[in-house]
Amino acid sequence: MTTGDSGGLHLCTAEQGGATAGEKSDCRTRRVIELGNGSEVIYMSRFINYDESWDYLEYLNKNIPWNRPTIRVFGRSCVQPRDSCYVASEGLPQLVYSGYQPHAYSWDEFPPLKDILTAVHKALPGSRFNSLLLNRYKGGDDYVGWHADDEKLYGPTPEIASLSFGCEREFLLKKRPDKTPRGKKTSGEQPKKRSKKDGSPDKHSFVLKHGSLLVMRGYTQRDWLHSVPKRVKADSLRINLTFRLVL
Ligand SMILES: O=C(O)CCC(=O)C(=O)O
Ligand SMILES: [Mn+2]
Repeated sequence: MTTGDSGGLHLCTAEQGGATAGEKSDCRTRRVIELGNGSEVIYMSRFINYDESWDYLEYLNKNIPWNRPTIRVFGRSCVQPRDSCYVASEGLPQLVYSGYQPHAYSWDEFPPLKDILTAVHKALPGSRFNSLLLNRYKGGDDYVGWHADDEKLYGPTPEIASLSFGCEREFLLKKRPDKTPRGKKTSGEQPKKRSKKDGSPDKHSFVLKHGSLLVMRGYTQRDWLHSVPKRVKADSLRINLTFRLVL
């Protein structure tokens, strides 16, 4: 594992991919999935190499001050079904989700996270993430239910970069129900309005591999929900990092 800069990280950039025949680069595994109506997912299955990813998993498991808070879902209090921790740059508006306001730790406390952040920025030109929500799934009973990361402090079209280490888990996306009442005629042009009749699938599934990076962009948080469901057979540790920009 490297600290201080991202020199030791093996990564591919969002510009790469579309590999030429015979190319052995990991960037061959970059996929762009157009969800329609201005929503997009990018998936790089080997963003950080295998061995380095195990080092990160071990470091994060041991050094992050994990917490399993009580949150409110549909008006009821429950223990969050996974551990989490929040890291953010100083002076940002506080994150509150499901009635819970996590303490914001400093990037300076976890130098390897700064290395990863630098690598993610390099891979996604134009991105400037300033906060990170970490999740730890101890086994297949830990999960995150259907939700969108659509808190106001991320703005209308947040880019969210999600890096996974350890046990492979399924990541599901499903289209949110269209709010346009049936039969109601819409007049004039409505830019980026959702359309049910564009023929594109309204569900997607990804197996998030050890060292993979999945990026959600555009209107994905407005128009889609995502989840990592319980999976009895996924019985080992997984740690996921979601990088976000608080505006
Ligand atoms: O663990 C994952 O892959 C997703 C986590 C997530 O959606 C979140 O933290 O908002
Ligand atoms: Mn999420």
